[in-house]
Amino acid sequence: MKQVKEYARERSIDELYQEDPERADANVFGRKTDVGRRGFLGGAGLAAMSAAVGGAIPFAANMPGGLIPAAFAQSTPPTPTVGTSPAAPAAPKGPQHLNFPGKSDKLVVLGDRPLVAETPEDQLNDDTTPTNKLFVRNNGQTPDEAKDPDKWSFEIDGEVNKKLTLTLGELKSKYKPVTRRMVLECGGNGRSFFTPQARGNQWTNGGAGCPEWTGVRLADVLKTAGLKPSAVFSAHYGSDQHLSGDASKATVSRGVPVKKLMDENNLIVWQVNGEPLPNINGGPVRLLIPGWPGSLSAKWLNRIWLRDKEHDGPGMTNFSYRVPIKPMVPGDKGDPKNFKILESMPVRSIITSPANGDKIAAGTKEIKLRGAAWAGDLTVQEVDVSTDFGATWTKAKVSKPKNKYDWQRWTATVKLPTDGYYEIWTRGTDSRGVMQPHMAGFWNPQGYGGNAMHRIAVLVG
Ligand SMILES: Nc1nc2c(c(=O)[nH]1)N[C@H]1C(S)=C(S)[C@@H](COP(=O)(O)O)O[C@H]1N2
Ligand SMILES: [Mo]
Repeated sequence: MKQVKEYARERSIDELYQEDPERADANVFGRKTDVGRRGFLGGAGLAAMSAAVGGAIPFAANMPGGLIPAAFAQSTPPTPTVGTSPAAPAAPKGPQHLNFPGKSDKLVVLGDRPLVAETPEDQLNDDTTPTNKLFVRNNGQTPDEAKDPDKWSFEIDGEVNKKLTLTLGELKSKYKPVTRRMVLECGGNGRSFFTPQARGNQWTNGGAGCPEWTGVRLADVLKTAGLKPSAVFSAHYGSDQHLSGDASKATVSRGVPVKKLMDENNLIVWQVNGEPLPNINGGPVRLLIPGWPGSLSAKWLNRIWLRDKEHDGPGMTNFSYRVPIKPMVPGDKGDPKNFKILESMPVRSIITSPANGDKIAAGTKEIKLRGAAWAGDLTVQEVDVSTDFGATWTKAKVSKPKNKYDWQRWTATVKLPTDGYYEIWTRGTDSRGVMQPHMAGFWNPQGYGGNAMHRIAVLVG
């Protein structure tokens, strides 16, 4: 009786697994587990799971108990519901696709006020991310399109020898332009893989893209203004309005220590992939501060303020863009004193082909994988893939970055011994030897730095 009542409520599969993975297994797949490895079970439980994922599971013996099959965990938003029948998980709710001029309808909306849309991993299969597939992360209202982009101006003030006001026209004529392929990645990328769920947009791995940016070096412009010795930190501002409509409030304003600020890879950009930067991605002019959370890369740039202390604008304090110093109890409130600013983004590898949920012709014995990997300020040393729930791993061929902060494309060929349901996993290792974890670690209330290994489901036959 008790169980019937419990499952009469709509629950997400993640919720079920969060509370008690072994019991969730039993409820979802119609069997009781008393050992942690599913393969020892066989029989009815395995049959039910195979039915649920759509095929035999050749490597079932390696499948960790309590692991949500990628076939269910795949969808965005990542909260498919389990119906009233415990034996049959209901089809996941479909993702909401973006309908926006200049953007691909393959982008998935995570929020519409403010507008937030991510690029599913399989849509990041191009070596250079096309502009129509570049994710969108607004914190406030999208401003109106600038009528005369070359007249767009921004200010550099605060701890500088000479306060500057520069127009886009002047930027173009006075400084040497550079073009770089660089990753822009939201600080919350990977957030949806935290358990329990963390506050904020539930990004899978799609809060990232790697287009070609054209602009001038931020450091060149800052040298014209001349930093005073008292300048220790920056504060970046854009012209977008706060959702409340209060013009005195900034939507988000973040900054970096001067050492990072003067890095030659930081750009003030006005072009992406050779075209004017679209309004939705911060045009006519934005900052691009690669390697660190995307929130530093102010869109609709109108001010860079040099400060004599750490910036305290919206997005700088408390738990915002901060990670725990000492691990905290997942789900706890947390103590701001135990938090530090998230700087370099962690290593991440994604499979961009095939797509999660792809069906492959019966009898296929080998498939080619493609993906991308990047690691904040660092490079990627190694990418591995597994088709047997992590029992064995194959090294992928990883390309060199075109320039610093470019992502690294990778390829691998894997064998699939028989028809059936497979999960393909990938994990990246950065140039310091740090590897992605199986589960998002260092839980924090707002879910930053989540870089669990990426996995997809494929069905052969
Ligand atoms: N002015 C302004 N700049 C901003 C934001 C914003 O809301 N307003 N969002 C930031 C965040 S959180 C991210 S991840 C990136 C996203 O850039 P994109 O929308 O071009 O993908 O822009 C950053 N710059
Ligand atoms: Mo972000």
